[in-house]
Amino acid sequence: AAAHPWWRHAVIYQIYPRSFADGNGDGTGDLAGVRARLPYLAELGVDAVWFTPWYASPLADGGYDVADYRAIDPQFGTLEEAEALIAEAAALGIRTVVDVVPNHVSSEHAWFRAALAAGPGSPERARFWFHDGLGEHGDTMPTNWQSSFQGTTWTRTKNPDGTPGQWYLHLFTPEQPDLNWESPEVRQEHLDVLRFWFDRGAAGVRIDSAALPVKDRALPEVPEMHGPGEHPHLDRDELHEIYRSWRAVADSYADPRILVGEVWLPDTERFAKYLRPDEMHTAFNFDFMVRPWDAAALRESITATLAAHAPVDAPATWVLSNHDVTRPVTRYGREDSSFDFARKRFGTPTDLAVGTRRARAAAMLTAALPGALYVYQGDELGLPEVEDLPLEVLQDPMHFRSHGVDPGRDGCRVPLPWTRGGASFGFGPDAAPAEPWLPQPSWWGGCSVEAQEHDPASMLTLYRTMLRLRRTVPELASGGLAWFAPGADDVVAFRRGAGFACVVNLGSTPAVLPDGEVLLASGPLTPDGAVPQDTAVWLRS
Ligand code: ISL
Repeated sequence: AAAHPWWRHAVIYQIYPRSFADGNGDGTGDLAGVRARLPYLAELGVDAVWFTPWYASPLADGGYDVADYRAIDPQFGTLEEAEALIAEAAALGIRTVVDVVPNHVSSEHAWFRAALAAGPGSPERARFWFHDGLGEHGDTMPTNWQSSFQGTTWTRTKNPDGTPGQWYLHLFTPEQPDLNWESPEVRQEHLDVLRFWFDRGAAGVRIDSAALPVKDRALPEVPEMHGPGEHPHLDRDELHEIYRSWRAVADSYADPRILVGEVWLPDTERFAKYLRPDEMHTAFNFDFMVRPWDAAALRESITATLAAHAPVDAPATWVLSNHDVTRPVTRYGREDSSFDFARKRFGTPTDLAVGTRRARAAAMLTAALPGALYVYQGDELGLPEVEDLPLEVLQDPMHFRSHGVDPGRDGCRVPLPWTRGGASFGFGPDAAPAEPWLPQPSWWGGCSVEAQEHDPASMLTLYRTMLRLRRTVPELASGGLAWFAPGADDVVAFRRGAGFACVVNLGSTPAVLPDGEVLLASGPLTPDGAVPQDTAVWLRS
């Protein structure tokens, strides 16, 4: 078992607590809601759950603005409930991964309030990036770095007497001031936070925006061309010693805890540097997610991903979506199915029947690949992106900071449907006093767990069957992959070991299957047993 620890082949289910299940009926998902649904997760067949931040937070960025890591946000519950949840999940064989956001904290965090109060030059300000402005009146911001959330990255503070003061850096919203990782206190605090959650049974952490926390203290402008590690705030070499110190903490537990990095980097060699044996265990592979539904593109992505991971002996990860991106059923249903980073294709013609077929095939394809699989809540129900949320209900700062150009990420965060009917389709109790924090579409009940669980053709049944098989087919648990050519460029086909094959047809000509027993198909085969377009098959052969 030590040679093949659980996380190398895990299925990790992502819970966005605000939208999963609302136990107390206040319209916001909570830990009570999750606890009541743990049997659902066990039946789905996941090895772990990853919670996006559940800590005390003003929720200016859905919780990625943490005010206190040692407290659960009261909207979600209490620390005692979190501990109970972790223990109850463990009793069902489900591990818990929590989120850590090293790049920034909330502007309501005690440290930032203290920094504002303490003034320029204080040790309190040394935990952040406070800087005088440029120009005679200090009214020009120190750099013109662009925010990942559009707009500028500096906000000017006011002095206690009301006059304009220093500026502070925030790569995201002004409510998310960046921490200064040159501060020993910042480093120590994060080690303590890791221990705090590991001591409470967390099996690991997902590290938010993991390539961003270290900055070049000279604050140079971002050069148009830059070599590896030369960007002033992305992928700087000093990050590695930080994550090594985290790994030492993770490894100090008898049942070692894992580090999962959110490392968005185009350069696969630089990406792999985070995955050394003394650093992160795994990192999200977004390369597959950003590819269009095209056989050559997907084959190339799989090959490149496996090649990048092999030298560092880290498992690959497969991610079709998360709380930041357009739901796969919608994305794959568009004529141009390539990744839509700024959601420019929102509201464009979408064939959800095609998108659903492809999302089913993509789920089976990724679940058959070597490595760990991430499933974002609701993808197992085939939920589409909700693209017509009324403007006045939108909450995502990405929408506001783009001046409404980007519709934002709320469309993949709509509260889940559990039942066909009822006040909130079972998201909250029927007699709940409050509406869900984002409105659910009228047709949401048709996508509910209740509507799908006894339907052999549903997405939920596909996921349940697929994840059960994934646990029982021994070839899927370890080893690499061997491509085979089924005679058509539009077919993605590979074997795992001698006895298992996966065939996915993206082309319009039906693909002939090799001999063998069909274990699972994402849709009906042709009358003579060939694989139609946008269909995946798992075979014992
Ligand atoms: O959301 C994105 C694209 O739609 C990304 O650019 C995202 O900002 C980036 O992947 C970092 O995301 C993470 O940190 C953000 C938070 O808003 C995201 O939800 C989180 O996943 C800031 O903490």
